[in-house]
Amino acid sequence: MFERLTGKVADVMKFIAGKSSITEKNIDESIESIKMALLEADVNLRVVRRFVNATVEEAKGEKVLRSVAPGQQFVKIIHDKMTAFLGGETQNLVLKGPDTLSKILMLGLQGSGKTTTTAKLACLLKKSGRKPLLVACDLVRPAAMEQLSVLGDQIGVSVFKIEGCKDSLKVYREALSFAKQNLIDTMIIDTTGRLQIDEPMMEELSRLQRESAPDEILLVADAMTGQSAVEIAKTFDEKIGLTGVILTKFDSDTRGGAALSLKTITGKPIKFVGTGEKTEDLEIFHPERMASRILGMGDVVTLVEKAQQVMDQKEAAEIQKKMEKETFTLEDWLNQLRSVKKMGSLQSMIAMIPGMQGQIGEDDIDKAELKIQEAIISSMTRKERANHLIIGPSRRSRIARGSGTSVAEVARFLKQFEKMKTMMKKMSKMSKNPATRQAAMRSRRFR
Ligand SMILES: Nc1nc2c(ncn2[C@@H]2O[C@H](COP(=O)(O)OP(=O)(O)O)[C@@H](O)[C@H]2O)c(=O)[nH]1
Ligand SMILES: [Mg+2]
Repeated sequence: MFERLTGKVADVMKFIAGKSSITEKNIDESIESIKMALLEADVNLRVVRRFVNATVEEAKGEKVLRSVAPGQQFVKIIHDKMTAFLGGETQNLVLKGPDTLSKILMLGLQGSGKTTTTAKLACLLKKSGRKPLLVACDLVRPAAMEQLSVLGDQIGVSVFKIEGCKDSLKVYREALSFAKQNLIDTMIIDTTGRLQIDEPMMEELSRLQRESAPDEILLVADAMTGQSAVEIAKTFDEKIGLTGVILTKFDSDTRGGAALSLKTITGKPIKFVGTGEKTEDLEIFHPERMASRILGMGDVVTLVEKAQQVMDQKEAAEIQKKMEKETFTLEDWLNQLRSVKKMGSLQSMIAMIPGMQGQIGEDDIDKAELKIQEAIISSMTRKERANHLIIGPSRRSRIARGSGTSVAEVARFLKQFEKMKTMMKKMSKMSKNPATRQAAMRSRRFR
């Protein structure tokens, strides 16, 4: 899946990400190549146009061309847009709690992989601790019931069927009372598929849908059929209403167009992909991971992360300027505390501030203390944050009350901040001073 598309797009990405400066012409050429690759992958023309327009607009903005690492920023834009076109956030099944019975209605053309996928889904739900029941409502194909029984046996999930019955509503109703008696929490209903969409099929599915009021109505579509999978999804959605799509045969050599067009054309998310014939070959569909894969696997993800780091580094450089000029305020410190939370580690932030490397270790930092500091600063007014020197006794006791700390704690923190400012200034000067730098280089050389 996606091999050819990935190969081409990844080449473009690598070329552009490596450039230290890029021009509008670079952007145009790159997007043109990506456009061709998408069309070749059988992505819907309208979708390709939208993708191109959205990307060009953002990529040519000031922010990219003038940024520190324009190539990487550009890759990030492509990555984000590709993720959005694949559906954005991962969409999980929306089922009721295990104490209430949930129902999943499976739809799809004959041969799309509906029966196999019904069993795969049961297998997945069973692993997650649910108690599913397979309901055999495909009463047209003689072997369908038997196929579901065999699969059910394989995965150890009960199958409800009525031999010789021609009324799918009757099967459903009896399955429902069986489910209630047997503490089943999820019914997965396999239905009749035709080779093409026709009225009798839609009529039957529609009746089943009205009767069962399913929590999920999932269309099973064959990814190998490309554009027609998207058209089928559109029709099923208009006639019955869908909550999601499962694309099967993702393991085969399809060009991937269906996956990239589905969300934009139908508005329905891909929830799972089938990746083989075995009952465990069903994967949750993650748009972001899929985008990374199309853009060239891990390489690009790393680049995107680097682009993020560059942005953080710019922030760090600004902080350093403030430290030197002694305009570093409590507000700045609060921002730092918050970005520590965002980045997950204080060490990674310290490493970005010149002169700070190796000065403070993770062990020197008391995380609980940082929380107290955050609370204290949060209780200050803007004026106080900009200039802590105005904080006298009455302000101190107000801040203590507001932050749930004591006056002594506030006083101690302010003293600490004063000391920290002096130390920061010294260190940032040291890292700038050529003499100190040379001394540091020499000592490294002789080591
Ligand atoms: N390679 C591959 N084959 C699949 C996948 N899903 C289903 N199949 C095969 O597709 C064929 C039709 O599947 P079936 O479940 O009977 O389709 P139905 O007519 O929609 O119920 C079977 O041979 C399955 O083994 C998949 O994800 N990958
Ligand atoms: Mg079937």
